Amino acid sequence: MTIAADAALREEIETRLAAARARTAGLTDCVEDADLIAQHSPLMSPLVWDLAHVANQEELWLLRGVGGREPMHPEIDPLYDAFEHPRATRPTLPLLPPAQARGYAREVRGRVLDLLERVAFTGGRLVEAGFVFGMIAQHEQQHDETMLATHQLRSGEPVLSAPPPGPAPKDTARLPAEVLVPGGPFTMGTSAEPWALDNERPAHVVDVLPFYLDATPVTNAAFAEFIADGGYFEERIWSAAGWEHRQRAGLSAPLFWQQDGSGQWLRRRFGVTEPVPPAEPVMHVCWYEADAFARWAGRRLPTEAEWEKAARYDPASGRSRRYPWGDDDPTPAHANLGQRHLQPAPAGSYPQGAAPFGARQLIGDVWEWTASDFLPYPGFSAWPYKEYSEVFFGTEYKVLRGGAFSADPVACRGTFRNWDYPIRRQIFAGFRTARDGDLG
Ligand code: AVJ
Ligand code: FE
Repeated sequence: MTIAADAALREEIETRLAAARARTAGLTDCVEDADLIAQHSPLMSPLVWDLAHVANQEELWLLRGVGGREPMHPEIDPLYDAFEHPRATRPTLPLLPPAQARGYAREVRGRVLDLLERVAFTGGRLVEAGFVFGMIAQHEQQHDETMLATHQLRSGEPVLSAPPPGPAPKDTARLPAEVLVPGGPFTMGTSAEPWALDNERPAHVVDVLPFYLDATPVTNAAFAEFIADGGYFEERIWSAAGWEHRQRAGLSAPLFWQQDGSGQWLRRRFGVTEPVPPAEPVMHVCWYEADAFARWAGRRLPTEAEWEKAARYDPASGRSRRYPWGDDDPTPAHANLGQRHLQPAPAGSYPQGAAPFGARQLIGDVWEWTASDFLPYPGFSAWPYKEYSEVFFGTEYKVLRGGAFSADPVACRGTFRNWDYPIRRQIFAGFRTARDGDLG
């Protein structure tokens, strides 16, 4: 690495760590201590747990792992180990109170910045290209997104605010409903993206049959039609497990939706109740609801490989891009990311972020459920710890792609894989649908 590239990497890391910490502060300074300690939903940790967990992981990987330092408070490590204590039990733990959690995070960060000034990015895969620092910035941003979901579940007066996204561009009316992605091989995953996590690796060739994909995510208006048509009560469009879950959980609309006296759909969004915006991508639906909607529409969910080919494959060069629009990092003109807004933008937004075959909003706005189980790519090896991905591989989890308004650019790219249980609805997830293309 040249001296200039080395300095640029240090600065990049510092900027990414600072952005994550500013967001963490924004999500935790806006409520009283009692609110930080409270559990707003059994699905979520108390916010004060996330706060100290983020600091604890930073201490473990950067100060102890890279810096070789002694543990600062070894007795608290087990409290913040996500595998020792499921989310529902975390409020009963002797957690650091808010002031101590903030103090711990501040102290760790101060020492990390000292370490960053003199660390060498050579001598091992962990520090190569600043990987482990990027991993920690991504980790904090992922927890920030989780904390944002906690805010969405929290009742009470609104405490977060952000400007709404702009209206859809004028050409949206002329957008085709679906785009054709031709069949043939493409490169899925990456071996080159320096901060890609283990489950995105390695790059490998996948042959995909021709298929059509919705040009935009499915909207609230389309989903309301599904509801009005009785989609929630039509067993034959649900998978067996989905139907069983629908009945047990009593699903009849997306989470946070309710109907007013006149039949108009309202939703609660970060403490505000408002009419459901018809043009916005639907969110807070589980995989089973997405799957049933697709069948109702005579379609299906795209596989993960189909999604990635639509998002990355460049037919002119035959290579896979980092993002739908090319290899450059996202700007606000490309995608709705990073909690700049507190909601998705209308379907058809971000024409500059379109993929080569014309699909829009593949990155940002809402996470998109795919048909696929969360499985390792051929040649996968766990790195740097099995508990990031490997322990979750299997048929219990479905893959989500593309990031949402709630995801930061550092933790979102064309290869990024997210996963959750098919019943989960508190995440910022929507979907788009697909159908087979013609063969030959
Ligand atoms: C990748 C979002 C499923 O939150 O469970 C955070 C990210 N891993 N701490 C999660 C994660 C460890 C993970 N997801
Ligand atoms: Fe974590």
